[in-house]
Amino acid sequence: MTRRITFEKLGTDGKARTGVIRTTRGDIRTPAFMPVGTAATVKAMMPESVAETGADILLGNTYHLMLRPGAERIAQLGGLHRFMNWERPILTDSGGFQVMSLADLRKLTEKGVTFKSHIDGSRHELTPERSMEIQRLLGSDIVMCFDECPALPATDQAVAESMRLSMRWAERSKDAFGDRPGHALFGIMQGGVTPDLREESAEALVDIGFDGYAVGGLAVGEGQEAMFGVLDYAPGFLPQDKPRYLMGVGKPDDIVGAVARGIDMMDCVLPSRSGRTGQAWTRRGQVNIKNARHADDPRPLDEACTCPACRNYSRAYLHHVFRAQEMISGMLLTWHNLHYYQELMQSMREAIAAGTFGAFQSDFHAQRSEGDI
Ligand code: PRF
Ligand code: ZN
Repeated sequence: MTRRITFEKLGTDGKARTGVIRTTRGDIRTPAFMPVGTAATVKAMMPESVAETGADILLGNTYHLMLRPGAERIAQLGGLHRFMNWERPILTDSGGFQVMSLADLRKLTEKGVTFKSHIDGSRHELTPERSMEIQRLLGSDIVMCFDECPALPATDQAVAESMRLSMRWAERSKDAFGDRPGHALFGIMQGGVTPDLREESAEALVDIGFDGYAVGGLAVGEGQEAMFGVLDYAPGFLPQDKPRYLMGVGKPDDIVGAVARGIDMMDCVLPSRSGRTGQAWTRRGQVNIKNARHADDPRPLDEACTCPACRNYSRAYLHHVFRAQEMISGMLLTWHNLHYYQELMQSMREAIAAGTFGAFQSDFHAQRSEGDI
């Protein structure tokens, strides 16, 4: 018999929670950070290395995989886990958000969205039903509802209409998903920065009933203050006993602030993408390895970091391979960044369990204000 996906809370400290999501493919320790594996790879990383950084779960994308290499092809080849050699859990985003940010000639109707591929210009349609089918073909462990994320700023009227469309799509997503033991379906709250709309959205989702709930529609240009403003109340509209996922966030200080406000899961391209553009994230802040001041520096990126980039290479070497556009540059910096993010999550899980999350937050901010690194 296939087990259901469950969420067990192991501790709380203020609004922050730590726990574990149990799946047939393994446990997800929360708060969890999910590296982004958009095109069936975490760019510049072998999956074994991603696991070594401490990641329990990856994010994959319906939009990219439906266009290339195609969901039916991946299903024929044994599903996304086998295809990309990642046997641990995978969460897939549902496609609507990526259509709106990447595709050409988009047309949105009650039924769904039609668009032209950003890769070859071919025409496609995504609906709640097709998104559920694609995520089933991929073999996703945690499936996301098909939603629309409006660009901010927008009028209250526009945000309300978009949110209500997403709630009708959430109901269709649930119907199309059906009953699939061992696989979870998460709803996605919308409603911009308007408390009444966030509450209406949460109530609609809870009425339908999901295995977990995402906070969507944030980190779309509103700024950290406005995002934290929403996170001060929005997670409180969601069930205490289900995982809460903040989509597309963020920088390390966004992540710490979100966890403090009751978020359990996050994903972001930042650690992997900025690794490929010469940006490293450390306890003490950001390092731009492109900077000429690193050219003769024999020290590691971060003396306290145990990742391969910090154990075995100098800043001078990392600077050189970046300047020379060698592939190892993106590989080492991505590894370091993902390692740093996973260590941050582990420290938060330990602090919440120990009831010392307040002290953890003070430390986190104090270390980062030490100046030039
Ligand atoms: N909806 C979906 N995916 C997303 C978002 C959303 O609102 C966001 C917003 N930051 C990122 N990814 N489906
Ligand atoms: Zn490191």
